[in-house]
Amino acid sequence: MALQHREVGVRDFVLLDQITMDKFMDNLKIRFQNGHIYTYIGEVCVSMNPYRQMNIYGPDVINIYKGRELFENPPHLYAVADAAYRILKQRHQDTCILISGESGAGKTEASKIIMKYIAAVTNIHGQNEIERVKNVILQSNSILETFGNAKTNRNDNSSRFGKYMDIEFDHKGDPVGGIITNYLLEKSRVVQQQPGERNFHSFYQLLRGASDSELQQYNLSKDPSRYHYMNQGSMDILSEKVDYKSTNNAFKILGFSTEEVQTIWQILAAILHLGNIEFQSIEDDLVISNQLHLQFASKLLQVTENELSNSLTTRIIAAGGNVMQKEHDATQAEYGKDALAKAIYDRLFSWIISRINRAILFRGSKTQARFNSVIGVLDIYGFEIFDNNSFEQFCINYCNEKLQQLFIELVLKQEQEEYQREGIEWTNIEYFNNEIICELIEQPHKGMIAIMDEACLSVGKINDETLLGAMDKNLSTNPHFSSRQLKPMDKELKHREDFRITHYAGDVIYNINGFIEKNKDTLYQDFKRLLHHSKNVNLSGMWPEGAQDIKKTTKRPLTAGTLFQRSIIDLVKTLLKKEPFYVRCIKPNDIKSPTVFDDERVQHQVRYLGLLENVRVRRAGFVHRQRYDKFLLRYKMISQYTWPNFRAGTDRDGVRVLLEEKGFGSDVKYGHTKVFIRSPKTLFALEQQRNEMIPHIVTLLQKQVRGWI
Ligand code: AD9
Ligand code: MG
Repeated sequence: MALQHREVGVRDFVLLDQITMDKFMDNLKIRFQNGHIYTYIGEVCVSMNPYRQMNIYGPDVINIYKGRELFENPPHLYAVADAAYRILKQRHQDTCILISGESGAGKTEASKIIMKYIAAVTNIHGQNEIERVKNVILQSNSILETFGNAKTNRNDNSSRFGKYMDIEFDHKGDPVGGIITNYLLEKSRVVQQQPGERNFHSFYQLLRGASDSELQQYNLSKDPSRYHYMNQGSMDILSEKVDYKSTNNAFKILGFSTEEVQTIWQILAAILHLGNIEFQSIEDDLVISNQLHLQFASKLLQVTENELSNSLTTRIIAAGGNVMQKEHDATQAEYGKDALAKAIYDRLFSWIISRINRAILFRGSKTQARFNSVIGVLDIYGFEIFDNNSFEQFCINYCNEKLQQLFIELVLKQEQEEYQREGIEWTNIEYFNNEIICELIEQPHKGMIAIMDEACLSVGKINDETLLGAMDKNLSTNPHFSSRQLKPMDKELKHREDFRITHYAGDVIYNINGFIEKNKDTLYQDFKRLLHHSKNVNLSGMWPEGAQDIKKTTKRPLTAGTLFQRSIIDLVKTLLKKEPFYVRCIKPNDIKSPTVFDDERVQHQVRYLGLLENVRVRRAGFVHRQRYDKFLLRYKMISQYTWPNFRAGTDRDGVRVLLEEKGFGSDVKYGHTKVFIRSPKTLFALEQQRNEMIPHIVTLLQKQVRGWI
């Protein structure tokens, strides 16, 4: 087992003799080369993607980490999971584990390892219901990966949605429920893939895994090259970790009915047929040239061929109480068809998640079940730079900016501010604060999202190019934004439609084409009505708004950008209420090699993740701080001077007396309201002495109650 090898390098970067980039990199490299993929910065776990199966996750290793402090064993995700779990169990406090890093750095794998650990150490009494909840939580991962992950040029199993999962525990510390929140699925992938990339795994599983008779029932061929929605990028057959059979098995474990599962695959088949429908304008008429696919798609969606054909070629316009039918031209019909395919998949994905949530049954922490607490696990798409970056990358990278901001707020800024507030001697450590980039994107009225919304709401003729013009006008003074218009000599900005955002993690050149459409994200009402009236009750249930009266004017829905921004702001609010733990994932190279340590690429990530600053703050800092009254309450029994009560002065005096008596005086500092402990060993020793005293105190109290003393 790898853990028994002699450990190389330092296990916590805080222990380096000098905090320089070179020393940091040397340590990371030597550890990676020797199979130590985890290293701490205090409680933050830096995780290198090993790109090979490591023998460090078995039950024997789980036992080593169970109930242990971070510093007792070699660094591991299990230790972080255990720390988060212990806080929850001991203090009944909500915690969260935030996993960040760029695409392919190992976030999703890390989140699964953490969940596996939590499942392994809980429910020691083997209660059926808890076992069921654990199973649902673990199985939900494979379903979400099937429908939400795809091969990109960065990662063969890239998450194309963000995922935050709260796992709910009862007062004994057993998982009793959970809830998954998903963030912006990259639905454009359903209809279009870049060279070398694939559609969502689900489509390949269906073609490769379904039996001949099933495929016949769906009128599908095994060959992906026959489907427009699958043949634009790569058609590689990957060595899929999850196949059709295991996905169906997972559905069963999660309690999906046979009809529900059937509907899911049927919808996927319908999408593939939709993709093969073509339109032609013959004179003034719009004609569907591939009738067979229309027929198959309508059968699978359980609508009539006529209804589907009508909603693809015309739209109903309601004005002043009158209803008119207007025929599309070929471009509009093509656009509508793709929008329909994307929307169907997106709804299906959200519906699957809501079904999973129903199976896990979140009871609502601190509301109905008052003593329940949660551990939140965040695995969201990593920072992305592609050859072509569009609205999706813009949203994904904005989300990463917000999470970096949270990290800065919690780990760097608040920590330093607290020392100052408490009057603890401190020299400030410089770090790059990405607040300015967040503002560039989200500032009300002036930020990029607001400018996009204005363009989408405007009735006049505004297109992507004029939108970029509006950005140029409003954002020209922000050093993190540039465009061809603002910097005509800049060679990287090759096209008129290009603009650059200097993100905390590097420069990304975006192409404005498609931003307005993707932000508006319109789907003709006709499609909503069509699907609502499907004979398939599950499908129909995914489209409740289709029931609305045609004549009733609908409020303009919020744009995709604004909805995304709101969901991310909500997420940040949720996370701020919890005690956070961080996993910072690093990708060793771009060629998925287990042996190559690409110095330049790794250094770049270390730099933008702010890891060096993190070490500096940490090294100068303290592992634990506690208000004097709370500290005394917890440890007063270990000192003769403070037990049962300290009466010779303030709480602060009491804490000082206790710590001096126990010989920890030199490892602590006394702030205005809190005591600060530098080393984890001191904290550990205090906890140990407390644990030793508790049985005596319990006996003492029992005797008192019985009137013996
Ligand atoms: V993205 O933002 O969703 O595109 P992630 O989630 O950061 O990305 P992921 O966890 O999917 O990356 O890891 C990419 C690949 O690296 C996996 O498919 C594995 O092949 C490999 N990997 C990552 N972590 C481990 C590990 N601990 N052990 C073995 C790993 N392989
Ligand atoms: Mg992922």
